[in-house]
Amino acid sequence: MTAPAAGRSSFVLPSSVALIAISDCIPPGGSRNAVNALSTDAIRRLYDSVRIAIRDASTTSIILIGRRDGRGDFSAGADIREFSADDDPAASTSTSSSRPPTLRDLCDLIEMSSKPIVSALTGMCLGGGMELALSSHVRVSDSTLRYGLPEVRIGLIPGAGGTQRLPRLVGVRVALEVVLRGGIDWSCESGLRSGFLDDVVVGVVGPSSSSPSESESILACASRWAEKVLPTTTDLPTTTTTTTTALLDARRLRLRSVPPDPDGMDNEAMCDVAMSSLPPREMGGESAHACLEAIRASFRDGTSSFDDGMIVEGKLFVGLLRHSLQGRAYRHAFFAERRSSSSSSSSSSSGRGGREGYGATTTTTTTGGDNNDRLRAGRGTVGVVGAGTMGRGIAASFLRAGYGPVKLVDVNPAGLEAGSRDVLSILGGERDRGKFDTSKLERMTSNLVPCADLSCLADCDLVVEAAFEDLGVKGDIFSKLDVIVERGDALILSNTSTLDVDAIASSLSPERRKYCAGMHFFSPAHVMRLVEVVRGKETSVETLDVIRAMTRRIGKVPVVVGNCDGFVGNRMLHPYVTEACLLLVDYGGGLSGLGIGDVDAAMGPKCFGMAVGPFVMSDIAGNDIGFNIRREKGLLRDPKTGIVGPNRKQIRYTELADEMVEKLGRLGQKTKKGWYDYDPKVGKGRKPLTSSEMQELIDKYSSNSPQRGTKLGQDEIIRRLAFPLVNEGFKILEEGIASDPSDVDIIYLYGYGWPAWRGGPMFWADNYIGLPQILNGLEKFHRMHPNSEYFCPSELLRKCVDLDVGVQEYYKKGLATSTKSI
Ligand code: 3H9
Repeated sequence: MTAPAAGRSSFVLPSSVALIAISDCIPPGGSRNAVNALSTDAIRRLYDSVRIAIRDASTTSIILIGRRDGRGDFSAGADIREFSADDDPAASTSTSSSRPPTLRDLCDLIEMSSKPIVSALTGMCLGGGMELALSSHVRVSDSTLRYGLPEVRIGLIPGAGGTQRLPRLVGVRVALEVVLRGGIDWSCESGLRSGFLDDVVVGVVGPSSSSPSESESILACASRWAEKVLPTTTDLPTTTTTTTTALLDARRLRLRSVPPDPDGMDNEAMCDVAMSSLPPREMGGESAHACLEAIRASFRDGTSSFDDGMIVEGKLFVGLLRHSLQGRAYRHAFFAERRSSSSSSSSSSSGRGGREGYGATTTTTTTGGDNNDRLRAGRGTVGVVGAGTMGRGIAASFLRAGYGPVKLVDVNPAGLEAGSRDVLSILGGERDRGKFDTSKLERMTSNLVPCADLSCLADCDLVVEAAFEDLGVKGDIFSKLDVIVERGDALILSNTSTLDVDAIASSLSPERRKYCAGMHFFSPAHVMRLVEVVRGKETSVETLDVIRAMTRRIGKVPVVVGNCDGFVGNRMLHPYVTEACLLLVDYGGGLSGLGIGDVDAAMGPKCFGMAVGPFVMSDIAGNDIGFNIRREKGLLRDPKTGIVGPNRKQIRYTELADEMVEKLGRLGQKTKKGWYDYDPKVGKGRKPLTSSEMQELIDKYSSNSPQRGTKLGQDEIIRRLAFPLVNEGFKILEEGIASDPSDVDIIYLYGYGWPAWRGGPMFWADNYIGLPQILNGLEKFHRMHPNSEYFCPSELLRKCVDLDVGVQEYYKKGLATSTKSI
């Protein structure tokens, strides 16, 4: 590493060095400018700038940098928004007057430049940005650098030579790790270790630094290297075109061959090992397999030329871009996540009337500005009420993000002690895994304040209530908080998963209600990334914006939803798990009937691709949760009188799950028995084992079914469970509980283990199945089971089919009419 030069702040770039800033080439408009995404236009401008500098007789070398002041991101790669199936950005390596230069053309121009080109890397250097760096003759960075080739994560492969140049520079072992993992967090230390970087300027500060010396130090370093590659004429008496070419040739990766592995492992064998850990092609692995194939082409038989490898890479890239539905799903998820996190002000400029255009007040009050700014910036005193599983995870999340003090309150002393211990153990574990250092852990530890009484929350800027899921309990807490919390503009939020947020907010005095909303975390809260931000009828737009910003700050993905039973995620889950159970009663029983494991296998990771099937999921969550919800809804049979609940009469229902919980105490993994048995000695007590008791129960409940003892095909199981789930998603959109189909997708991708390569339930319905097929399927099931309301097709679904548009397109075209008030 190079130490910062003394007096670097006075460094002046020699006039013979051309400085090309990528940001100068980005056309104005949009926040994409901040990450220097390379659109066709940006590539053309960069191409022209480099070509001019190469031709300019007074220029001896060129430095490529993200921003002229040396801060900010180098580049986040090609502009993903331009990737539609018709684009062909990697197809050609030659420029012609009929089309603009591609990223590949730009990389070739840089690599073959007759003058040394040094990439000065700061901030993010990803995908096509890293490919520009790989084409340069020298790469230097400061400590803010985070680099990587994340194309695999958006269903592509590096398409501008990344799969060919990287193995030539750092070897196949490292290249496989960088390309297949698709990480975006490789640091300058690993860059130096692997040989990706030539030099790093040490002792610099972050990208937000106001110190002017940083930019100069990286520039000074880059300039030094430019001279080093090609000494000036006086240093090199015999300089001729031939020597110049030879010196640059030594740094042109296309002219190198892939080095042997330092540990002596055969490159081909290394690829075989990597291949064995990839997901199958048809289960989300298309891009990973293509990445591997392209890397193999960089060295195959030791005879592959760079140009041959580039042809392979180009074909694979274009093939994925044009034909991979998985890739489209991954990219859909990328943008859906960003969309759901963006503020109401930015979304309201989207032409759809804004995501806050549904329901509730549109007050854009500015009261509470100070508090909101503090919370947005990751500062403020946070109270978490309830030291149970959820409260612990929530407290850990806020502490980790730098908020503090974080006051964890529980009236039960033993629970409080255990909860506090658990929070520290969660954070300690993360420190041990290298997520942060000990000094940061110490800061977090001192910021955790366990309290036995709500009165300690008086000075809080934010309170998240995570107490028992009972309206009475929550109402009592909220009315106490109303008196205790001193700031009138403090946010008071509830981590309820099902209860009416307006009913909870009604325990606050009217002027506080605009600061109240639901903040529904998913368990375990310190791990799961989804937060449903539930808007009550009085929640203000500004409150929603602050919650969204805070949620992103604590590393999670916020989705604003309306207030209804189960909000979005759990409401859609209801038909899915109900139908799973009814399938067992209809088709289970006997020796050959449909079993619990069959349903889970159809939906699980090896078939449909959910992280777990519905029964394993229920066992993990606790079967008592569904039982209590059914009780609340008036569906259970009274054990004393034998009278069935008032709301059960008209619906298709089975008591199978009720008996399992009530009579057999099979609550799930926590009681070592649920839909499955669990043995503490097998798979850490989490491996689902077939239960003969459950088999008997299914036998009993299926005894009257005409289809008893029949196996159902996996496709049919998927249709029976996933179609009503999707249908509920349509109803949720129709009612304005979610403002866009992509929000529904994000909830399922981040909260319920929906496979990313299927893009979420609404994307899947639109693109994998087709809405007419979904409608037909639902109509058929509804004819079979008229008392299952969830099979009754939504009006919105019918409308989309009538208009022959997908639901995504329906919203994009602004066809969604104003929705009911939430
Ligand atoms: C590629 O390079 C292919 C080549 O190999 C071959 C070509 C032939 N394009 O995430 P953020 C937008 S493929 C367009 O909120 P953060 C993003 O949508 C590319 N837009 O910030 C958002 O816009 P908005 C390989 C992009 O700080 C804004 O920038 N590269 C791109 O949390 C801020 O983003 C990747 O896959 C892009 N490439 O995270 C990198 N990148 O405000 C993908 C960002 O309007 N990007 N935007 O919603 C990322 O991983 C993260 O965005 C990044 C910043 C880490 C950069």
